[in-house]
Amino acid sequence: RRTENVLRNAIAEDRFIVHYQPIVDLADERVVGVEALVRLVDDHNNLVPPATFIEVAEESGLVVPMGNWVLHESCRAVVALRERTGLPLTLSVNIAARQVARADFAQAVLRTLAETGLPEESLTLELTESALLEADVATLDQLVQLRDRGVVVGLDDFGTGYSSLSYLRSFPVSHLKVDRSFVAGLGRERGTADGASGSDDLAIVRSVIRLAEDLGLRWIAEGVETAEQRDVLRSLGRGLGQGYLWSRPVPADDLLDLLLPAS
Ligand code: G
Ligand code: G
Ligand code: NA
Ligand code: MN
Repeated sequence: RRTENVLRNAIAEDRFIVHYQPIVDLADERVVGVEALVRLVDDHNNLVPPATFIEVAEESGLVVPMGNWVLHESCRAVVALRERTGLPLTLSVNIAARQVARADFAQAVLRTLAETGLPEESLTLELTESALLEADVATLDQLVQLRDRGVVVGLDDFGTGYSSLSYLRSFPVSHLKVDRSFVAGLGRERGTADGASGSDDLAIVRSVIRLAEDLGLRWIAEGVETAEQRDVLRSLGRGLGQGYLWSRPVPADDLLDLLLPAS
């Protein structure tokens, strides 16, 4: 209730900001794209992470206007970053189930791309397994429409939801995001406090990467924090990485500094 009011005001008063986390090619660690991650600026100018408000945003439907804003703002910012750096950066944006379920979703995405000048192929929509689980025929149709126009659809948090593998066949998905909970165990010999062992995680990550590559899908390993994890991932195939090892999510200006070191 309280969070809902805070969100409503945030939308009315433009109190959201977007941070960007670089996505690198694991082979040479060059930045190839960014993921947009929304934050809320509260009354005391503190940054509030989405973990505390995304659920309420989804339940209340406020995720739709918020998501439209995030999409527009991040496309605009990435077009500016591309111009400043000369790099063909891609943009990944998280899309909630409620957003993609709207009858005008595909049209809204294409309009935003046209307005901001970001090429279709440079945008990835990150959907979770649960968002796809809820998708009906009309929603899938919109995703196919977007895919046919060049927009990339990625499956976020792969392996943590309820989906079955047959999803990969029936949905217009072209990349998989290896969830950070699996990446966390890489390069760790012994088990963790919660009983998960590093060797189980390695087996899972290896299988997910193998599955992605065999199906002709691209993959991104998220939550890469150590050089050891990076090296294990590199040994498993050809993919992308994202995580604190390279950078936390940062404002667009900071990313520019990262991409254009002291000129
Ligand atoms: O940025 P952070 O590290 O706190 O992200 C936490 C969660 O919030 C992630 O699971 C991410 O998918 C989600 N999230 C971040 N930004 C957005 C957004 O713009 N829209 C939606 N729907 N989810 C987001
Ligand atoms: O998949 P999802 O959209 O939830 O992923 C984005 C979330 O992952 C954000 O909350 C982001 O801050 C977080 N994140 C990004 N890199 C790392 C990392 O290296 N380690 C951890 N623990 N979290 C990360
Ligand atoms: Na994501
Ligand atoms: Mn994820």
